[in-house]
Amino acid sequence: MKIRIGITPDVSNDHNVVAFGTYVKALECVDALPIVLPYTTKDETLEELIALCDGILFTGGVDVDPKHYGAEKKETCGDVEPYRDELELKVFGLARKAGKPILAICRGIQLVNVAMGGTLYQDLPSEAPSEIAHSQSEGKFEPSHWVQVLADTPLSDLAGAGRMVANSFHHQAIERLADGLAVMAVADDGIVEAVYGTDAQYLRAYQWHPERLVETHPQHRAIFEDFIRACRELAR
Ligand SMILES: [Mn+2]
Repeated sequence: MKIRIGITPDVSNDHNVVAFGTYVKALECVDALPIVLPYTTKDETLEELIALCDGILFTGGVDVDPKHYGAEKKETCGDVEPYRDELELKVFGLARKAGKPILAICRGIQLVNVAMGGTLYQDLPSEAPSEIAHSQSEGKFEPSHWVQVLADTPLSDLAGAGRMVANSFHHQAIERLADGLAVMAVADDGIVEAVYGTDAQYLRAYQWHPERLVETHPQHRAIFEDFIRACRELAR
């Protein structure tokens, strides 16, 4: 049986969901079964769905509403989706409680940091200006900036310590890191690009989009393979 991964979707104000095909394809590349989660307010439904899944993937998307980390929404903050915030914060809590491995990408790293008590830059160009274009102009499937992988972290075990390429499609980032998370990669301007959970539960989060590099860059494919390996160990 394939490893089943629940994917968080975009949620419209009508409670309709949209899942991005790139995540589906990346999971298929590592022989996993993608399952798109619906929007619901029923904990019982989500608990049963999460129990069916071997791991949960938090995907990219719009900005998390700053109210979830106790901040006023600035003019520079982008669009928010209240029902997606609600769904993902609930799924995160339930998945943590169920001990499921978690992989979080782009908005996902921000959501995880907020869910665990951290805060975000609402807009990097105005709050933390740098030489690095975190909203890259290169194509969707091209890498753009370097990241420094910190030694003795789960990512250095996978990709080696030192520099690796990443892509970059974000205007927000982690400001104050939540307790329970540790940094495993930073950009040259110090922006946090990858974190992991410091307890025993598998939790890895990336500010870039490894799912777009799975077919072309082995270090990024390894990120997905490692997640599936962790899910398989627990599923046995
Ligand atoms: Mn970046």
